Amino acid sequence: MRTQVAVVGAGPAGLVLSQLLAAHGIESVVLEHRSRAYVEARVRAGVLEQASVDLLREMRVGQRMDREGLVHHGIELRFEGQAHRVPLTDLAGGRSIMVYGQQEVVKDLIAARLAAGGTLLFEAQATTFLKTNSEHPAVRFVHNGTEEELEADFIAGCDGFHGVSRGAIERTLTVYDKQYPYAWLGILAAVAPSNEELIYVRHERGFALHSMRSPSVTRLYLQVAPDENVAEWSDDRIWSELQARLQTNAGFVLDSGPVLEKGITTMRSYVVEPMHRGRLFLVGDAAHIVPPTGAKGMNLAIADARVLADGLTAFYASGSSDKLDAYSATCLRRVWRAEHFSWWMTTMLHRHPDDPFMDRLGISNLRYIVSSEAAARSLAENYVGLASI
Ligand code: RFL
Ligand code: PHB
Repeated sequence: MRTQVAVVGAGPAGLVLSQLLAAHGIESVVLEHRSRAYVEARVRAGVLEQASVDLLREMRVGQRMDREGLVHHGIELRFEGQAHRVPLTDLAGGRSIMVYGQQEVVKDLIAARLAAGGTLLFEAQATTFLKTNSEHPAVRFVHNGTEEELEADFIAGCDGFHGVSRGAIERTLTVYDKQYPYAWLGILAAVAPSNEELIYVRHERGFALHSMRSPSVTRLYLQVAPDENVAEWSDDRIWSELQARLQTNAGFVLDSGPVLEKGITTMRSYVVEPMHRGRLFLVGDAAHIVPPTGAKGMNLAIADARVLADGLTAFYASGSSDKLDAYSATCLRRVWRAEHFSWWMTTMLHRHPDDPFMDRLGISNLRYIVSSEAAARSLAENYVGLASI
């Protein structure tokens, strides 16, 4: 098999890349390890930055998002028993965020790729990368029990943090890695959200987050230990812990309902530099991970895909590789800003049982944000996404 760009992974990064390339007449083949049903049902991120929303609209895959997504103009911060609203849109030049599940974005992109006649192979697992430093790199993959080879001009490793593409060039990369002494227990529940906006809570019992997916589905998270056993968390225990952490002095009642899904997410900050070697480019989580507190992971994946699509479009149009040569440096400017913001939000909002100094800094930072417009604006413009960095 031969194509212009071999795309490994059908997450937001791979699908956005493939769709943008198609818009410029560049052919790609997407190899996805999992089934279509699996990737369309995988519950993950929920918040799109303004720039991601604008790009999906430009790509003409935003119709359902505009119908079903929830535009938010603020978030709530709760600490010391008080609720404080951060008016994102007022503070960040009119920009806002869209609450729309990652799996919905993925569904819309898959439908668009298939409708345009794109080639997406599900249950096709990439195993080996060949000649990545040459002009004819190739990916070996297993599909329907048979080993096959896809030759291309370029390979985009969009296979997430646990994929294989980063490993193929790891020796040549510098790794920045930070782990956190906590994890999130997340649930999806069939109940209307108890608040119109997202609520980030810093509580003595630990962090909590109230988010949502639709007017009838709530998404909630609790800070837990990294080795927490999810089996020890009955639905009742989860709801009463959420109520305890979300409570305010004025009284707040969290509505509960059937738990549809339950899972633990570990927290990590991780970056590799540079984000490519030869003609193998790493895109999204394959190159970097942020803890979910800043809601940046999916947005970074989409931003990387856009930069790579621009570089490949320029290459095929004029033969110039200037933009491709700048791919890593261009992406890393945004990546490191998001790394800092996510680390800052995470450490500010979580409890550090073994580090009381960090706890004091977190509370101080929260008090600063709700008493200084400059501090609140800094949070707001990072949260909705900086237009240029
Ligand atoms: P993905 O989505 O992991 O997609 C990678 C795809 O590659 C496939 N794959 C392979 N395919 C072929 N051959 C192989 N050998 C392969 N190995 C893997 C996988 O099956 C998969 O389909 O990576 P991508 O596209 O870079 O997208 C990144 C985002 O998924 C991720 O950053 C976000 O989900 C992170 N994240 C959040 N990001 C946000 O922007 N806003 C949020 O609100 C937000 N909340 C979250 C999150 C992540 C979470 N979890 C579960 C990690 C909340 C949670 C709980
Ligand atoms: C989510 O809705 O899953 C979500 C929202 C905000 C975050 C992280 C996750 O910071």
